[in-house]
Amino acid sequence: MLHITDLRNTTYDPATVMPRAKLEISDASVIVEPILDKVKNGGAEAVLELTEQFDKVRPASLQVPAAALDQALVELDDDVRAALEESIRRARAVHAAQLPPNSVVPLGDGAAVENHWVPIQRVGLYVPGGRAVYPSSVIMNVVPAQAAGVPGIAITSPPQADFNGLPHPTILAACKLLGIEEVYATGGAQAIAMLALGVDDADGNQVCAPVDLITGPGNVYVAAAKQAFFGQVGIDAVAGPSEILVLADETANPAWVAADLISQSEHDPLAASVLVTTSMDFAESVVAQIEAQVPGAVLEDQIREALTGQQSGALVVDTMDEAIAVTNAIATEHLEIQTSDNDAVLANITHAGAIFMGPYAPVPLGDYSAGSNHVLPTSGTARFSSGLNTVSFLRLQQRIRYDETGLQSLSEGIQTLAASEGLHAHAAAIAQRFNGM
Ligand code: HSO
Ligand code: ZN
Repeated sequence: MLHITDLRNTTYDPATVMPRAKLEISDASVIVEPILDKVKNGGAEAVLELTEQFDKVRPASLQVPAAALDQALVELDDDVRAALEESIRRARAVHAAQLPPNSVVPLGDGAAVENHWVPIQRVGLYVPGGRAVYPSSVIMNVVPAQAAGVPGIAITSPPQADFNGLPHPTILAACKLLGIEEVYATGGAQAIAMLALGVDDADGNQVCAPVDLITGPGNVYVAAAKQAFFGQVGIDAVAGPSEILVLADETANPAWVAADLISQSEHDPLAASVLVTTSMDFAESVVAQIEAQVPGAVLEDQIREALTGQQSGALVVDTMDEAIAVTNAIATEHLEIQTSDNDAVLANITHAGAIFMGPYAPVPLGDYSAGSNHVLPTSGTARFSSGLNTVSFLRLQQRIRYDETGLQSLSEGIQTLAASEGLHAHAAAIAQRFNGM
């Protein structure tokens, strides 16, 4: 089911050995444009109408009533609650440690610059509710925002026909557990438009205030809508299908590696599951394990589609150095390292969204409870971006503190530079202060 490519004794381009799934965001952009326009012109009523059209249920109100959040938590299964609480506890510890310190940099007499981090004031977090209903994603978006000190957090998630037009009850319960009170029952492109633009009801009363940043994964229409508003509001990333790459040698356990590859393939038919190994025997054992484990899986069809897609496969190479080079070139969302010397391999890894070390740190640990974040860069964007983290919700504001002595010591130099750029008014603004005017 998982295709093996034997790259031993061949020359190949590490950057292209493993093609990625094609995600057609540009096609979706054409489809979402009129949806975004409708929300712009029709406000909250338009969001409700579009929600009814796409989700086949009209929520009683766009904002979820406080009583519904309370009730969802009361009705939450005790075991699910305990597991969510442990995940939240660990995530809070890890994300609190990401808060960067403010600093004051003295630069001579009467001269200092402060690096000061301030939270984004209002953020909108999108939680999917179609094929994927992930309360764990509520944690992964909310915890870093709260660690950053964001004062305004709004969550939106599609209404479910089975739950009276409310978002999924476990999502509501997770919101309540995290202390989130502002939750909306809408999804898709219309939800992104609501967050980006803000919406009023027909009487002109504000139903949802516009946000400064939108985070959270969604389907291709959500991604297209986020992209359409980028620049007007911040966005975290345009999320693609999940990816796992296991970098393993013959010392790894093939059954476990197979299980980990299968685990991420159940997210999406376009999910990528890749094995990079130096041992053909090991690759064959993993493939045999996949053949044994997939039949009868709950999401078997989806898993099969993902594992047989062009974006998934096993690559067998000659040396560990080559394996590392291929891994870096792919820049996968999740990397598992399972070799005889994991730290030696790690030392040479440059590109991966998150790195899972050894046989007891499989990706599902990070998906739910490790304390790390599961919103990670996909589609090779790990080359230039990070997973969602506390700094994603902060802005650096520099504070410039110079007094007369401090400015005077630079006065000539600044005037020289201003003149060299032909900007004499710049020079004059400095000179004024020392010319007794
Ligand atoms: N692996 C997903 C996150 C997730 N897994 C949520 C289970 N639930 C991110 O790529
Ligand atoms: Zn997952």
